[in-house]
Amino acid sequence: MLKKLFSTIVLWVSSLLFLAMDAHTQEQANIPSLWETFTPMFDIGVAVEPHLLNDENTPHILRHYRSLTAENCMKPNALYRPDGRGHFEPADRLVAFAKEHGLRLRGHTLVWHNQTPAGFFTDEAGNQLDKEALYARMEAYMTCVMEHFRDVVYCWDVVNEALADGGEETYRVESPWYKICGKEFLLRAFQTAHRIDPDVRLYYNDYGLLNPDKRAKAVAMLKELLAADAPIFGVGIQGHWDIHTFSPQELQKTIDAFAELGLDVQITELDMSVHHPGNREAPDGEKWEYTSEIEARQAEVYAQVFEVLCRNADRISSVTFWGISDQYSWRNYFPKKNRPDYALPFDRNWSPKKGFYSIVESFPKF
Ligand code: 9MR
Repeated sequence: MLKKLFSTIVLWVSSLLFLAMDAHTQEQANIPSLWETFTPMFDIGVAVEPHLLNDENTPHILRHYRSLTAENCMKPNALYRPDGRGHFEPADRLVAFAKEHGLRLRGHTLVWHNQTPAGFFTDEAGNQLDKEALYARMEAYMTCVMEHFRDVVYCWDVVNEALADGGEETYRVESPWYKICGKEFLLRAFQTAHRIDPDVRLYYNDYGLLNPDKRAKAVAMLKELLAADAPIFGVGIQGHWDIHTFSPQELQKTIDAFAELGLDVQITELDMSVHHPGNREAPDGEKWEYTSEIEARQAEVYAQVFEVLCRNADRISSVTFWGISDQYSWRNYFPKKNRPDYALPFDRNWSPKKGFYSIVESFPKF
């Protein structure tokens, strides 16, 4: 008798679980596809890590994104080896996935002060390289990496985050690149990349570009580079924004400023934090809970973003989200560890959030 009761309960529970799972799968299958929604306006892409390309995530990735960026595995600290041969195993899993499914691949990133091993800037004895030696290393590194990915990567973030955030300085003066070479490393990086692969599209990529001061620095820097004939194709506006300070007017001004220079624009690292920017503590009484009000506010802000992007579609070639779902977003551990964030259109269970719907609905509205 007890046995029978037990097996009936098991049957009931598993049927309920099955129905719940089925509803979830159905929900996934019935929602619009992000990339289909925005084709042919611009590519929709996503940042991934190779280990996330598993059976659970793959159908969602393929349904919503047509372009990939390596979140970490194509940065100098992943690829650079002092013997000059490069460490390509994890990145090649991404490459194989992109090739198998016909996805585009953005190269991220070649010249950066961050995530570049200290040994990149020193000789075998640990002495800092001089300018010419560093340029030789830059050339050797770029040749190794760009040749390796030549048949699959269609664009490179050649220089990442060279601009200073605040203050009078245009450039990030504490960068080893700047310390050793001065600002001329930028021109040199674009020239070198273009010589190695004249067909690949070359971008400058940075965050904070909606800030009027940083935008002005970017415009001044780009004008100088273009005046020196730098083979620069476009600018990556990273797009690490938040629901408290995002301004559609500033986004419009930034797109205008770069497009007026004749440059292509891409949004390369889009996410929309629900927290206040920087390291600021929460105001008294503020909770970290993701309430439905916050979710609704985030949806409004995502709609503002995509309304601007759609209106400027002829100047924007690609929009990449920085992470496949809230489960895997860097925002969960930066700038504060152990403070969950909810910055992406999909929740931790791959369910579409209000922001997802406001993004896909922004198109007919604009
Ligand atoms: O998302 C990346 C995170 O996993 C790394 O820990 C972090 C380390 O610098 O880099 C993150 O990606 C950054 C990107 O490469 C450049 N723009 C800012 C991104 C977020 O920090």
